[in-house]
Amino acid sequence: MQRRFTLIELLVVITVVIALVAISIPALSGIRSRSQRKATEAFMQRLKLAIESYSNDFGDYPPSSFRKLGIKKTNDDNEGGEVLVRCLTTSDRSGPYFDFKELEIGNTDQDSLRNSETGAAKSTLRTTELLEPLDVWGNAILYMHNRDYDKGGTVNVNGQPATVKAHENEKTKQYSGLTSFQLYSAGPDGEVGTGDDVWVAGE
Ligand SMILES: [Ca+2]
Ligand SMILES: [Ca+2]
Ligand SMILES: [Ca+2]
Repeated sequence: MQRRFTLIELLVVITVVIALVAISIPALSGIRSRSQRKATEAFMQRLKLAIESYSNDFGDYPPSSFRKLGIKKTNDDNEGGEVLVRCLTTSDRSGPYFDFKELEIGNTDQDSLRNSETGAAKSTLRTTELLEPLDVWGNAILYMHNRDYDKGGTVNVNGQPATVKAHENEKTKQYSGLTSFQLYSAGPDGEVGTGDDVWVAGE
C-alpha cells in the first residue's frame, strides 16, 4: 500500500534541509577564504624568490623608497610595492625577475611617473603607471626593505590608505627578516592589524 507523506513529515524534512544549508554556508566560505589566503601567501613566496634573485645580481634587496631610484614620489600610498614592481621588472642585469600576470598587479592609488622620470625607472612593463602587487582580494601588497622597518609603510586597502608597522617576532621582539625584507597583505577581512594578515619575510 502506498503511503503519502503527511504535511508534518514534509515540514520536518524541509526544516532539516534548511538547517543543513545554514550550517554549511559559513563552513564553505571559511574553506574559500582559507584557500584564497593560501593563494596570496604562495604569490608572496614567489615574490620572495624573485627578490632574492634580484639581490644576488644587484648586491642588495630592491629599495622600498623611490628616492633610491632617483624618482620623486607621487604620494605615500603603496610606495614599497610600486618600487618593488619597477625593480623586479627591470631590463637591467638578468632582469626581469618576475612575470606579473594581469590580476597580480594594479594601480589602486592611480599614480604615474612624470614623463621626465621614465628613463630613471626602466621597466619591461612599458607603462608610466606606478603599479603595485595585489593580493587575491584586490588590495595592495606592501613591501619593505629592512632600511624602512622603523618608519613602516602604507598600503591601499579597500580604497583607503593604511599604515602598517613592520612585523616583529613575538618572543625576540626583533623585526622578522631583520637584515632582509618583509611582504604584507591585509588578508581575507581586508583590515590591517587583524589575525588573518599575511606576512612573508626574507631570510
Ligand atoms: Ca603610490
Ligand atoms: Ca600605484
Ligand atoms: Ca586582516
